[in-house]
Amino acid sequence: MSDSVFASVVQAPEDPILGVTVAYNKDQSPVKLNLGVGAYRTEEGKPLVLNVVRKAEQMLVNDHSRVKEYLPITGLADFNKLSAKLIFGANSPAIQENRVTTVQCLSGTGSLRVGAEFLARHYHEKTIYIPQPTWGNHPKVFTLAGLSVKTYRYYNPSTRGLDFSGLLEDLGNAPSGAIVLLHACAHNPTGVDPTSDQWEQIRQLMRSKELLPFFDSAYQGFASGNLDADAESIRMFVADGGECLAAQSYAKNMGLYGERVGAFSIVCKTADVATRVESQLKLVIRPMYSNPPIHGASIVATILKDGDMYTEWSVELKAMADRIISMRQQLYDALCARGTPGDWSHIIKQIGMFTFTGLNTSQVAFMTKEYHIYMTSDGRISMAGLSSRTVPHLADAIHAAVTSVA
Ligand code: PGU
Repeated sequence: MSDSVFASVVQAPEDPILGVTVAYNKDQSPVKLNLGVGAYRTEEGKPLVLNVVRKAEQMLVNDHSRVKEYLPITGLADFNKLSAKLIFGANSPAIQENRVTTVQCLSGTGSLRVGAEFLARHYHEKTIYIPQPTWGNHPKVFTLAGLSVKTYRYYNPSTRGLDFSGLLEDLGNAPSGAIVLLHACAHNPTGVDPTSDQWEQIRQLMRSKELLPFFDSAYQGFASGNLDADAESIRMFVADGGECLAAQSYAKNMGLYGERVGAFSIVCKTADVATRVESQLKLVIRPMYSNPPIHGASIVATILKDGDMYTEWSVELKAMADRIISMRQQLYDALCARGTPGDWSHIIKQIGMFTFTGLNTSQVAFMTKEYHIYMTSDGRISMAGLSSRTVPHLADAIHAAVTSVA
């Protein structure tokens, strides 16, 4: 037999985030704990399907008028309208003036990719500024779409807070027209968000320099437990009448991870521009995956259009957000009780699904080897993967890591 024509293909490394789950799955230890991927778990450590999602699915199954035809290239029309309302607000003038185009995409990642491909084809400035650090997939998505990626300062490790002056300076030095990726809330991986006042300053700076905001909204409702509060940053940028882009994911806030349901919107200056923009988005999507899947979007639309189901969803979402906040407190208390050296108050101050612990790569490797705790090598832990039962184990591991590994 001759060699494979692919004989020279080299083994690629695992993904820095999803690869953590691969390693976790191979571990046979009964105490193993996966705090890598940002996916919600219950107090029992189990994945959660929201009751309201089960209910919506049941309604869809029982409705025999439903068929499995192709959706349009832009997806389910109801879903798109309701998604725009969810993120921009029910009374958004931009929506009323038909200046918003929204297309259904493959969760947050697919929305970012479609948006980036559109910008690479139709926007004059090809540089996108992303925060340092950011979600590990951002640079890859934007680069592959044909944009050139630069970073702006975001996080100050010594304060474990926002490097606000660094951020303003870097955006201030960006070329006019550059695209700026902003995490709408619950910044991943740092858990550090600007305050409302800081957002306002960012907005003024960006508008004065004509920088184009591209919001990644993967955690609406997960930061504060309130869907409107978590969209405040985006709504500030839409309220000034300027243009902006937004990628929405329903993976976390509806627990629809594997359904791959999300939306990409562009807020334009006029309805006429929005119509033409949408026609071009179709040309981006059609050769990529033709049209999006129907099931997840139908679940979301069913929930968003029914007042009672919407309320039920927001209650379940709040419960998830609250459980995460309580895990922060429990972990903080457990470290204080152990007298673990260092200031751990950032655990309770940070926002959203993750704590950016400040643990270094060697300490993370130690915790994985000795305690079977899996997390990303940058020291990020998914608080959503933690429970009252597993907090002591994690606190023991962190204590041992900081006292024995430099
Ligand atoms: N944007 C941000 C900021 C994210 O954190 C994530 C998911 C996404 C977009 C994409 O999510 P979709 O599932 O495509 O809607 N980040 C998680 C999930 C694992 C991953 O890396 O995809 C994480 O653990 O960072």
